Amino acid sequence: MEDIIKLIEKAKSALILPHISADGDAIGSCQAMRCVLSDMGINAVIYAEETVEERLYFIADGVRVYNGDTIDYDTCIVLDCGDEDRLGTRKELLSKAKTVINIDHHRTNTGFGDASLVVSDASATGEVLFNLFRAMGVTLNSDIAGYLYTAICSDTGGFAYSNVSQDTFKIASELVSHNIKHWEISRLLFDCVDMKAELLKAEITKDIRSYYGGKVRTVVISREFADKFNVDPKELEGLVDLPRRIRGTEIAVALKELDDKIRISLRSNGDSDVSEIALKFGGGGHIKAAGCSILDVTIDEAEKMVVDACKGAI
Ligand SMILES: [Mn+2]
Repeated sequence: MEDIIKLIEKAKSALILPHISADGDAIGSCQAMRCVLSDMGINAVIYAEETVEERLYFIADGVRVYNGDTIDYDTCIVLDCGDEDRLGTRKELLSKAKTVINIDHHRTNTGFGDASLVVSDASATGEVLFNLFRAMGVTLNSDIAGYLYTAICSDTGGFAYSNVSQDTFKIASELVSHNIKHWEISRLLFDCVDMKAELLKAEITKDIRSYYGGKVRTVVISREFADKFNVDPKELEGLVDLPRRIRGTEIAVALKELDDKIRISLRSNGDSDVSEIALKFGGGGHIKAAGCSILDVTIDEAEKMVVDACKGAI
């Protein structure tokens, strides 16, 4: 951690980069880092790969979409991103930086960059940052606390998943002491949904597919199906929860047909390590939550490949 702190303190101007399809942990962590850097007098800008999804607008202030231009910078700080390819087109920015810092909690992180801080038992990158900021002697304020709380709340499903530790609760308790509206953060993250997406989910629930006696369950969203509901599949969150919640499911899979690939989310209810399955397809993640993409196949072919790969894990 000391090396990371020294490198941050040396930075004059930094780009902060979340993974593609940035989630609440990625954006919340980037915003917290931006606040801390700006308090240190370091000029910092967050560049996302694409427009932040509507659900996360409340933490998206000032996040820029990368279009080939950036501010001048000497440092790239990559947050919540397991490998360089998960930066999409922004991967090219790393080679132009004097220093690349990689801070993450994905167990499949490749350790890229000049210095990395990967804590795979942390619930969220927000939790890693909380400990880093404490080591740096940062004084928290309600902005930083709100962003970190959002990051952790997002990656733990509202403090519900097995990645939550005693430390996570202690950190959350300290963050809440900074006068943040934690109930509002939970509502915006989990209880404020898009009507069109809900209608699509109601329809696709009827079509959940079961394999191996129901131990593996999938939902499959084709482009055609999403179009019928006038929904952008990229914006569909929490699809994998539909099969995950059903009694008897050990591995839940959601497949979405995007423009150029099939995007796959995996969740484990039992002992199966879904990050191993995701790795087989060039993805990664955590034991109980992982993801990958498959190119040049139909969505049904992709489903068969993933269901086959699940066989050894159940
Ligand atoms: Mn995360």
